[in-house]
Amino acid sequence: MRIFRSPANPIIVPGDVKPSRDDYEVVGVFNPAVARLEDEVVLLLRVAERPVATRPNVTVVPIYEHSHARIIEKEFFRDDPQNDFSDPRFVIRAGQKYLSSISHLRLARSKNGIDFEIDKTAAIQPAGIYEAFGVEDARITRIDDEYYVHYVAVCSSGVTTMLASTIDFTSFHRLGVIFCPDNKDVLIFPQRIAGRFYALHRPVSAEFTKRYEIWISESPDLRCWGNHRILCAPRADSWDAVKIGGGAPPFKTEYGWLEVYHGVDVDNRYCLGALLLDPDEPWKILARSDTPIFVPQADYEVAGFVQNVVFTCGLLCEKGRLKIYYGAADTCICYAEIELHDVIESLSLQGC
Ligand code: MAN
Repeated sequence: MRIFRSPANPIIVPGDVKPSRDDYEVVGVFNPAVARLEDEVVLLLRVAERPVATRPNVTVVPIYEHSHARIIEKEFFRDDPQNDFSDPRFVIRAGQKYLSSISHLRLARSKNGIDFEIDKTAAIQPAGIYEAFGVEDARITRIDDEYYVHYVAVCSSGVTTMLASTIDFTSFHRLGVIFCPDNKDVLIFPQRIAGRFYALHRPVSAEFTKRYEIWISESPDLRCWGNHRILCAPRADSWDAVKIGGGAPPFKTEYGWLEVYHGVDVDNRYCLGALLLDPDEPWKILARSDTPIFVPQADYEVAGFVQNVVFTCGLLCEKGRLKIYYGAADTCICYAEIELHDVIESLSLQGC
């Protein structure tokens, strides 16, 4: 696969983003949603922050407390054996998982798609009980004249997906939880199919199988989702053996709906691959990547907060090219282009 990584990569790094408080530092800016708004490219960046460390033996976890509409800080002593710090993304204690940083969504705008002007304050910040541990990994779907932002919300009850709408990215109308815990990687299709809205999503059974599969559901109004069906599952001995989840919202091509998704292998490497879905019956897979279309290889993809990660939440398909905005190593934002034709050619027909 021919990948054209921008020579300007990474195009946004943590140092480019002003923390939301003077006593906080930005530890990651990654996994952006993307949309075209008139002559500009807009991104909704995931900005992960934490209090600047002042005591080496303590990890401080920021949590949004809805009842007082403020951020509180919970301390975990590093030498306390009851605290598990083995995954840098989390602190686990007594069966309760906390995130080691809190994320909000920040707007960035660009005329050329590479040089971005980043807002100084959040576009969407944690609010309400479902967002206590932060808001993450937004996706944007334009339907008619409205942009729908669907993003992950994390709290002690689990991981949900929220919906908000906007016409200008200045004000956002929050529409609440659309998928219950645990469910993330929700992607709304950009147009109705036979009068219904469709979304891909990734529910996880915490109790039983813990399988990470992509499902497809439909809705009359974008708020109530039903007719849930499994679309596809991880494949043993493959680049997507352990987990899969939707990446960028699907977009229509002359061959069907193209979905660029992420797959995780046994070494916890996050790659991108594609699914081609039937144009009229999107619950049918026409073709799928047997090998990934995008593998972490560049320095900024293999090393960072979480190594070996390329993770997209949005792309623009323009003039036959996929313009992919992606998070690299959960640390920074990068840009790459791939020919649509190359992706389609690389897919293997599925027996359905
Ligand atoms: C999960 C999510 C993403 C993150 C990847 C890689 O899928 O937390 O936000 O980019 O893991 O760490």
